[in-house]
Amino acid sequence: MNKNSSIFRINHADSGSRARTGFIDLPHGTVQTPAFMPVGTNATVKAMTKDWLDEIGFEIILANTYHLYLRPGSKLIRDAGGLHGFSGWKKNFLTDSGGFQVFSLSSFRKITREGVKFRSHIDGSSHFLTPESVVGLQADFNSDIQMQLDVCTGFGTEWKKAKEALVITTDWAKRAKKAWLETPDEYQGKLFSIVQGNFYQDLRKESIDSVIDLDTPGIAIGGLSVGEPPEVYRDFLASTSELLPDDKPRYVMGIGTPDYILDAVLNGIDIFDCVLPTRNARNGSFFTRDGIIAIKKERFARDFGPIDPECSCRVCREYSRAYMRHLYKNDEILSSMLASYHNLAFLHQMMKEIRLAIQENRFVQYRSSFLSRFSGDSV
Ligand code: PRF
Ligand code: ZN
Repeated sequence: MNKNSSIFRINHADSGSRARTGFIDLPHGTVQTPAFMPVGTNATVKAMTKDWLDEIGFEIILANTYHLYLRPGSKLIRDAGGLHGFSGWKKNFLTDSGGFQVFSLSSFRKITREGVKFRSHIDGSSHFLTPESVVGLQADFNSDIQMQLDVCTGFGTEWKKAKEALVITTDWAKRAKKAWLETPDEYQGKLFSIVQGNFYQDLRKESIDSVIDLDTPGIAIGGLSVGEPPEVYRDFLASTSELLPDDKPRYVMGIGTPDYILDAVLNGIDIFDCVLPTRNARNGSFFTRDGIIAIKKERFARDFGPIDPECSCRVCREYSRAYMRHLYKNDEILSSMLASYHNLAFLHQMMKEIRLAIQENRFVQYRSSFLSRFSGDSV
């Protein structure tokens, strides 16, 4: 099969917004969109077994090149049968390229046109990654979707610095595509390029033009949710996604609160990922229809009802808020496990409702009624 053939089928476009439902066809199965992807940095979604992820219904999870390259190394994963053979997760993996993690995690980094030099956050050892080597690492992982190496800048970066980062990102996208086209035929993973340009409309436009020109199977919007106020996120999400071609899957990287997801879907975004649902879960923060609850609060001590009475997940069917609070207060391992299960199941159910609402041309109404309950008076 041609590496660069189309992978996206639009099923229905909402009549009242830019939201759409569709399918992304990947080597390890089809992904129904819009879809939320749980984050499994180390080829494991923290506190979750692969069977639970499957039971909830996820069709794709994310893993991080930065972490897996440092430990256990890409050749070990390749020899174990790629990420699928190594972890036992038989559906799709998307891997992030490491660009973003180098910035957030490593103790030292230096970017040149050639690549990025950095020190490991684990043992301080020195490493050098290039757009080409990162394509090779992700091919060793047998990633179903692999991301180009990019340079993500934070909110407040001055124009000149943002432009420099963009010029490098654009050049790296071209190099990534060339390297990806040269990977062996057996490797059928798809490359996504990334739009950057910080919070400057002219730079975003320049980035989009070059990404469209490059014609990768999918396109990501990077550099959002990096410390900007919500109205700036919404503004740049709308103006950026509007200029992207309709016939490719669009991915906003690193967003996952219900309100940000609803904004993304409204603007025609198809996939997103975030550590928040699982990280929050480990901190005792649970999603419910009526907003986020902190389970440690005294008022849940004798609350024998489920976390969310409207959630149909296994945890809500079988355990109470009082018991969840008890597990949390005692630092029990089961606390993280059950909480992660619920938060992920909650988001997955929400995505199902979103897809149905789009199909019935009532997404705008669904969004406002969800938000008025979720962000109304907190419980
Ligand atoms: N680039 C990459 N990964 C990312 C981001 C990015 O801009 C973000 C920004 N929200 C999260 N993860 N490669
Ligand atoms: Zn639940």
